[in-house]
Amino acid sequence: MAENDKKIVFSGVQPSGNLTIGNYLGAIKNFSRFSEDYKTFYCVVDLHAITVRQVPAELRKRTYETLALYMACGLDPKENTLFVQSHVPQHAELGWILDCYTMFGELSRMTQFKDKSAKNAQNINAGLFTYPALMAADILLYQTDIVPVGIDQKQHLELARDVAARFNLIYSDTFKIPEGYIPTDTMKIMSLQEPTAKMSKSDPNENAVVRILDSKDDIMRKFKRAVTDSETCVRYSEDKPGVSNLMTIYRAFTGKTFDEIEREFDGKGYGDFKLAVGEACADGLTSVRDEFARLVQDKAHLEAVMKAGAEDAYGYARRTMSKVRRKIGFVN
Ligand code: AQP
Repeated sequence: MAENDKKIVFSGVQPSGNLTIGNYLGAIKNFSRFSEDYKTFYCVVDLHAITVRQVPAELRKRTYETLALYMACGLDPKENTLFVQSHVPQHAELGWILDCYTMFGELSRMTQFKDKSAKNAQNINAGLFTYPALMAADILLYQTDIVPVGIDQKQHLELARDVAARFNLIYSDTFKIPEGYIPTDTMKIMSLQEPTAKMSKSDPNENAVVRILDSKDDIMRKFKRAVTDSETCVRYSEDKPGVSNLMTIYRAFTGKTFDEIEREFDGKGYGDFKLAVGEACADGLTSVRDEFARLVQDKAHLEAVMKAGAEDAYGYARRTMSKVRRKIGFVN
């Protein structure tokens, strides 16, 4: 299919910590399925990351690492546009413009804002509040058709659709209205220590979070300590959030169904089950870890990838921005 006829896919990950199996199963693992038939933009969203205070040297290091992880997870830079958000200035420009078309009441209803303000009570900044308008800009700049994200981002995606429709209604068709692609099999990976809360890369409790680059020993130890319940049977149920989360992870790495998993561990205790989940997870991530170790050493290559990606993204972003500027009434 000619490049121009392809539908467009956009998604991003914040370099706000070492990525978790939640980021992997909920988002990145699904990115490569679009590479062949779609024009894909995968971004390291560093502008979003500074809504929470970051140590500059670590932010820089994680930006390289997140790009290397994209590639280690199977995203070939020849087939996918891989770039860093702050390298394409139209993200910030459209972000500001969309701030002016996003309502205070809409932003106030965002659960991520409520969660993150509770976690960062010392730094409830305006960027944290307007984060979804910047995310809308990220998506709409590329006239995106499909946005692969975890279910935790569904509310933000719906807001992006609303803002796009509002802008189109005021100024005539300007933005494509994007659709989400939310995996139904993994949905939301939960914390290993508090299984009713999402697994988040910035969680300070290391035992709660399995990172893509954790060693096998660390992964096994974290799963052994995972919170379950006072029963002993491996069964998927809403009232068993710890066990159900482990079953979701096991299913994602083995391809087995919940029924098969229940049968496999019938009559066995949680100890055996946790070991099996740890093994499956660690083994499933081995090739990503090995590939990452190779890629991350070649900084010059990563810089070449981000430069080429930004140049490509810039061309698309510039086209949308010139349309937006004209419609709004800015002098060119
Ligand atoms: N636990 C999760 N289960 C499924 N999907 C998840 N995602 C994140 N956590 C889970 C998906 O990963 C993509 C990138 O997320 P992000 O980095 O943009 O921000 P986030 O959703 O805020 O992720 P974290 O890990 O919770 O980051 P911090 O701790 O910095 O806030 C998204 O598609 C997301 O749905």
